[in-house]
Amino acid sequence: MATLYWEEEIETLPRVGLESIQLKRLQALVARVYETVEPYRRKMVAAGIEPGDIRQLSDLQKLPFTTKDDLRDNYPFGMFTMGLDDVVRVHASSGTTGKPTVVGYTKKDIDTWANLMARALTCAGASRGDMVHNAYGYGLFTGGLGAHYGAEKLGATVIPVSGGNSKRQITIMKDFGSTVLLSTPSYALNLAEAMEAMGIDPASLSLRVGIFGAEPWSENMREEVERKLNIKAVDIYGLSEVIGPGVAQECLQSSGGMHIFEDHFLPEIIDPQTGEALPHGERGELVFTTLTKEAFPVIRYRTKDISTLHTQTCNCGRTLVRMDKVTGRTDDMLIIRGVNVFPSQVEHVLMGIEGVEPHYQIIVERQGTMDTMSVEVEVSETLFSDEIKELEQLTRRITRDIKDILGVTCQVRLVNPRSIQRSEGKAQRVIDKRQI
Ligand code: DLL
Repeated sequence: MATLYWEEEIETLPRVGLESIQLKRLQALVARVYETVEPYRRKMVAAGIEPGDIRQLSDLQKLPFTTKDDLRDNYPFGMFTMGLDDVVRVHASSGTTGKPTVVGYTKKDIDTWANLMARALTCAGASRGDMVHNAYGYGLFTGGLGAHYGAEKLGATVIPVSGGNSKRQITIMKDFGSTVLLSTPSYALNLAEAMEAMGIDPASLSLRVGIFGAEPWSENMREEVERKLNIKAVDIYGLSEVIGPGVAQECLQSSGGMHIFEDHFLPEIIDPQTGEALPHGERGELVFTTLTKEAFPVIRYRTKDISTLHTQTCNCGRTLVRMDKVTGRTDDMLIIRGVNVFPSQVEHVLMGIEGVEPHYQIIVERQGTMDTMSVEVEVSETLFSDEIKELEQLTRRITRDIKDILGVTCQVRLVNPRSIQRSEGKAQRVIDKRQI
């Protein structure tokens, strides 16, 4: 029998009680990173702040922001609070250039995360008796293992199927009786298409709910996936730097938005231009401070995701603040089939290859339910007059390097010198034709 809450007391706590927990945790966190993480201490000293200056929650705004650049500058482990002896796992996500962003977890962090994912799954209506079909990718990406540990903690049966091989996924779904699907929303649509092609009626399966995230998706997409898979679809949000999936979860009874697990993650919305904190109800950039993480906490981490916060109590009774669906980003990060891609990473790869000109364009399209990325790149005059064989070799090399470094397969097209339109201001590096 499904229950409504995983941790009822905390999920429905009146806000005064919640804020008192947040303040205590924030104070302890700031004191700890000041002592143990040199880059945090340096920034705080430069801003003239000491841990003792955090007396109330609003003092959070005195603390400097943390960005992906800080993580890159301290790659790989320079922002960890401890040596690797107590770090039991690392994950990584895309950095803005060649190096990934690395995050680490102690045993307790893994427990906290599993607990939060169990909370998220419960919030989405899953429970012990469920057969959880986990099609998030297993590996450095936080989706697969993050959801896996949460589903086990919940006591459900997990099918660690990971991404890809849709036909096999559907056979498994049918034979094992999957009831809960975890995947990116675009992959869910992909599965729906494959199901149709296999002549399988989704109503003949046991699938009941889908928990979709890791990329933006619209209400239209929700309707489509709900109809095509004959399920209820809910949104899950998270990012590696904060913990992974399980930062916020939409509930089944939702009157809009995802509940942020605020006893662990303190959210703010800021004006991305000025950095000023904005009141609830206003749209801006989401910023998170982790309150309980041990190995890799973050203070005021700028997610670059655009959303809005609301505090009205939800139909489900949770008092936790809700965030609206993420509607976009303040930077140029693209999410292709769930993989985060920065145009600067593509540039970094291209510039490492001789004969390739610094003129390129990335074209993103949605063919059916699949995102595709192609890269058009100019080659030098001399190379262009070379044998076809050599040009083909170059195409293969670029495709391979992009796959190796970014983790996405793309189509590379070499084009004539000076054929990509020159800009008179900002170069248009990306043409995103997807309509989500
Ligand atoms: O995508 C963690 C995750 C895994 C979330 C599985 C949900 C489900 P990263 O690879 O670090 O972590 O990418 C984080 O993905 O900053 C957003 O831009 C985007 N994102 C994540 N969830 C959503 C969502 C995982 N529900 C980045 N809606 C974030 C829109 C999302 N965008």
